[in-house]
Amino acid sequence: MPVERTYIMLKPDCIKRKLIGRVIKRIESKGYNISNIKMMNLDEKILTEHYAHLVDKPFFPSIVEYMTSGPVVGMIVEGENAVKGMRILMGATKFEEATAGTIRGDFATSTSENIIHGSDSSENGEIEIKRFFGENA
Ligand code: IDP
Ligand code: MG
Repeated sequence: MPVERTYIMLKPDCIKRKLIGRVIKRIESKGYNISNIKMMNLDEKILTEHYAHLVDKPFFPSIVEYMTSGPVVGMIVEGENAVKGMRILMGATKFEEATAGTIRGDFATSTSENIIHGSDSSENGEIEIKRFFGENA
């Protein structure tokens, strides 16, 4: 399996609920390397880019409200097959499908407030890394 990079983001509910350490521990315990990390506040412009596939959904305004409700922690996570591996560690998007033992399964409180973002493909990972860490990242 190739070593790849994925963009991981701890969402505002993760920070507010003081779960940063517990979530990062799971990522590191799996053997992935965090090569960059920063806390930041997002605005509607970057969220409209990041969630371009959802802008027409009725719940899009509530995603923006949630994702701007406090700081997030962005990370570049590296490792063998890191994109798929992180998606497995994160758990399913739908609240009722996120199984116990996954980050979302254990900590999410709804489909929208679900603790963590992870890129869905290697290609999107590289795009998202550049979006949040700059062209040279
Ligand atoms: P993902 O985060 O698992 O990749 P996406 O479909 O890319 O899932 O959706 C991005 C984010 O938008 C989700 O993590 C969640 O916060 C929110 N979201 C997705 N679908 C719904 C929904 O049906 N209701 C409310 N929020 C949703
Ligand atoms: Mg997604």
